[in-house]
Amino acid sequence: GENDLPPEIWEKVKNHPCYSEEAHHHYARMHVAVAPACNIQCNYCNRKYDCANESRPGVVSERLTPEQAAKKVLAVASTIPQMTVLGIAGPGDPLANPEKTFKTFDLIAKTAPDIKLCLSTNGLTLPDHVDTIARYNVDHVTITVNMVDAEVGAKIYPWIFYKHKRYTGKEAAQILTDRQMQGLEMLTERGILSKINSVMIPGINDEHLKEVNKAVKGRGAFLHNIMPLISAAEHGTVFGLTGQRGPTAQELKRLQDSCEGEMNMMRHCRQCRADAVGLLGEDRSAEFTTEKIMEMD
Ligand code: CLF
Ligand code: SF4
Repeated sequence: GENDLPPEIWEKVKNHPCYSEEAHHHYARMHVAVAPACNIQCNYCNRKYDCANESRPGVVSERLTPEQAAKKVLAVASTIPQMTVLGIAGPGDPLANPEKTFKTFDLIAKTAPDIKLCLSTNGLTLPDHVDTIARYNVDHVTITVNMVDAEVGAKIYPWIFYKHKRYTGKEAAQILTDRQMQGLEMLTERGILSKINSVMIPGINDEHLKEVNKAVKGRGAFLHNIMPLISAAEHGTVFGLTGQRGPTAQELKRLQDSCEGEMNMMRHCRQCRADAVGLLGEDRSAEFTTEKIMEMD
């Protein structure tokens, strides 16, 4: 259980609502949607909406500049005393927008140094940014890992854009998995806690996710969050168009249970929006629109 954690790890998780099941009842997080671009395509994502690797599909978050984001963090932190964590999780991939993401962290570290910084990514450019992540004292990084086998990956990712070139098929999936695993190892070497999100896609990667679980555990991941695919035809994604279904609650639980002996499984994820504010499961983002924040001076 959580009480058996080494003290230096407990320090990092005790008030992070995603990394500690207990903390999510008492501590709040907020997201700022400063990162619009993405460098890969997932078959379950429609770019009109938030990054589906960390979010419920079909939600459009309000995009902010780093300066607006920093202002919003101050406004929220002074209104919600339980606010402990600021995460960047979209609406695209935070590390496909490194200037905006790190500029935001920089401003927040100066104005609200007590807030913990968190970030989620598809991992493609993660190895290039691990040193910067460490420099900004980002203690928590989520990587979405849906496969460790390019054969499976080719069914999930139609393309990636890597070092100025577009790759497709198994070649694209192989680059992506190599980069994700390398990035994870680098985080572990630096003592940065990592959480792995996996989207469970029946018939595509459901059985394979046990192998993913072993691969990420072996590289030091702290927590594994297996989320259900929420497929909706109206979002126009490939999986939406092909009628790909999501797992039932029972199928999801069975897979989570079968991985439980291997490492800590997250079961309280609420698939937040990229501009979520408040305790997990409560959404106070409407109280903090840009318009309202700019009025707060
Ligand atoms: Fe945000 Fe994600 Fe950080 Fe949490 S959310 S960037 S780790 S601060 Fe949390 Fe929301 Fe689930 Fe994400 S409940 S979607 S796991
Ligand atoms: Fe969409 Fe996120 Fe995948 Fe990019 S990484 S295609 S934003 S789900």
